[in-house]
Parts: sequence; structure tokens; C-alpha cells
Amino acid sequence: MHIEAIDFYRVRIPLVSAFRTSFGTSTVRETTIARVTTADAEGWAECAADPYPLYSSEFLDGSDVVIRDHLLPRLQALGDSLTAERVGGALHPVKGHPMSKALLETAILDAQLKQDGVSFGRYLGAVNDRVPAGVSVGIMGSIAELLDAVRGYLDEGYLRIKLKIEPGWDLAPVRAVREEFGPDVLLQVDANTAYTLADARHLAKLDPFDLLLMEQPMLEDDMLGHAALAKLITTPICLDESIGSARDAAAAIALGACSIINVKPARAGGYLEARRIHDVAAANGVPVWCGGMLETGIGRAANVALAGLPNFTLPGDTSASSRYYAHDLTAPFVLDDGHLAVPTGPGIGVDVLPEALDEVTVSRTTITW
Ligand code: OSB
Ligand code: MG
Repeated sequence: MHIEAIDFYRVRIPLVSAFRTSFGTSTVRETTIARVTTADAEGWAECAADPYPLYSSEFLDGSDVVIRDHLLPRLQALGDSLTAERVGGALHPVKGHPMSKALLETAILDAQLKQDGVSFGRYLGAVNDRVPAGVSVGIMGSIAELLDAVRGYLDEGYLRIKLKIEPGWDLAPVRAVREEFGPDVLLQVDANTAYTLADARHLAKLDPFDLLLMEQPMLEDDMLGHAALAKLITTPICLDESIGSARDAAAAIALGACSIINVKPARAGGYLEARRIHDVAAANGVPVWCGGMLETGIGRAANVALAGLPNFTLPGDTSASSRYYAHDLTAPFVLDDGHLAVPTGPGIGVDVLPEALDEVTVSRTTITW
């Protein structure tokens, strides 16, 4: 593939409401959008990194530097032999920085698939043309506020509710949601590493609430801790932050650290490794679901395609655009009977709206190849 230029747009997009997790509160999504230009296609992708290294060690200003000084030169060295499938190998010597690597691989893959006239879904192996939508519900100021939010999402048709939890906001919100909405609501929790093994007895108090899973209760490098916790509670453990590769997935499964995996392409360095995580999990009989990082329509489109693969058997954090944004950067993803349609057009299958991008862009850098 012959790349002519890559543009990087730093954008700041207001969220429809504040989103609070155990690691912080966001009212605006700040990220980097990449556009790869070739002679006959434009490839788009968005970075999952935040301005602050709180979800993982990556952060946006660091991502800018590693892309400019360490990742792009390795891709440029490939010349026209560059393909999306060669990005991972070319960037492998650079340790870490999966979100920055994913940004480049995904934008290049989008351009390549647009040239070839192939959709992300078809390329990745999606078998479903629509995917069930779950929603991630932040930590709130009160139980009343939480119940209002959950009621609104259920009324919209969301098929699964995920509550963000932390010490001091766990048993009460779960109990309240169960009491208000009953035992049939698919319900799960996400701690984003906020607990330790010393909390096992406390976390076991969630067992009676019949949760689908408990996501990432402890630190990302604590595989043995999760394996120990899995023996002390009956709620299935799902790992998010801990799974950066298919090898991590294989290790976590072999150790008994999780029985479900949240697949986030950005955390794994891109969609190709994300598909390998899916495959390893499938081979072990471990179900997966597609996580999210508050993506705009650009990243959401690719996530929804991935979620169409056969072992994505649980609803993902693949919400409608309106969950986070009043104005998305693409035509909005909308719920239809609790599902999102997998785009069928070439590449990510959605167009970026130039005025919408313009509106939220705070700076732009162009790299000519
Ligand atoms: O842990 O899954 C997470 C958002 C930002 C960072 C981490 C996480 C999340 C979410 C929201 O839970 C997922 C989404 O709706 O995009
Ligand atoms: Mg999570």
C-alpha cells in the first residue's frame, strides 16, 4: 500500500452526561483521530487513550510522541510493502503502547479494506449482521439518580446493564437495581481494579444477586489474585485491563483467573490481535464480549463489526451513539430492538462528517509519507 499522508486530529467532544468510574470522572472525551490517505482511499481510526494514564499507562500526549518518534518511522521503513497485516510485526520491537499501535493499524486496515471493497465485518469473520447492545452505567451521586438512569436505558431497549463499582458503591447499587428491575435484567459490574484480595469476603456478598460477571476487580497484573478470588466467589470473573494479548488470554484461562473476557481491540494493539483473543477464548469454551472506550462512530463501527464474530455471545459495551454524544462524528449508531447493525460498506462502513470533525478539532498535525 502506498500511503501519501496521515493526519492526526486532536478532538474534544462533550459527553451528554458525566461518566464516573473508580479511576476518575469524565465530562468530555478527548482523543486523537487518524486519517490515512492513499491514492484511492481514506482510512480512519480513533485512539482509545485518555489525557491521563488512569485506565492504563498510555495517555494522549505520550501517544503523540511514541507515534511520531517510534512508530511511524518503522512503518515508513516498509515503503510500499506496508499492509495492515504487517503493522503488528513492524511495531513489535517497540514495547507497550498498544492503543497507539492500534490507532495506526486500524486506520491502515480501514484504508486497505476500502481499496479492496471489503467490510471490517467480512474481513474479521463476523457471522451476525446485528449485535446486542449493553450499556455501562457510571457511579452516581445517589441511588435514586442511578435508578433513573438505569430505567432510562432499559426503556431505550438496552439488553444488559453494567454498573461501575468501587468500595462504598457496590452492594447498595446492585441491590437497588435488582429490587427495582427484577431478576431478569442482565446485570454485571465493573470495578476497574478498585479492590484487593482482602475484599474477597465483601465481594462474595454480591453472589446472591446473580450477576452475569464481575469485571476486573483487582489490578491488571494480578492474575494469581484473580485466580484465588475466583475460588472464593460464585460470580464469574471477567478480565478487561489484564488482557493485552491472546497469550494473556491463554494464561488467564489456564490459571483460572477468568471465565469470561472483555475484548477491547485498543488494549490488544488492534483488531487482528483482538480476533486472536476471540479465537483463543473460543477454543477454550470461554465466552467474550466487546468492550468500549467511549468511542465515536469511527471506533464504534469497527467494534460492532468485531462483536459480530461467533464467540461474542454476551452483549457488549456497544451502545448507541446517544449514550455518550449529542453529535457523533459519523451518522449516529441507533438502537433497533436493543441491537446495533453491523456496517456492511467497505472498511468501517461509515463516513466521517467533515463539519462534525471540524467542530470538535482543537489541533491537527499532518505527516507526509
Ligand atoms: O472498563 O470498560 C471499561 C470506559 C472507559 C474506560 C474503561 C471502561 C469504560 C467503560 C465504558 O466501561 C465502555 C463504553 O461504553 O464505551
Ligand atoms: Mg472494564
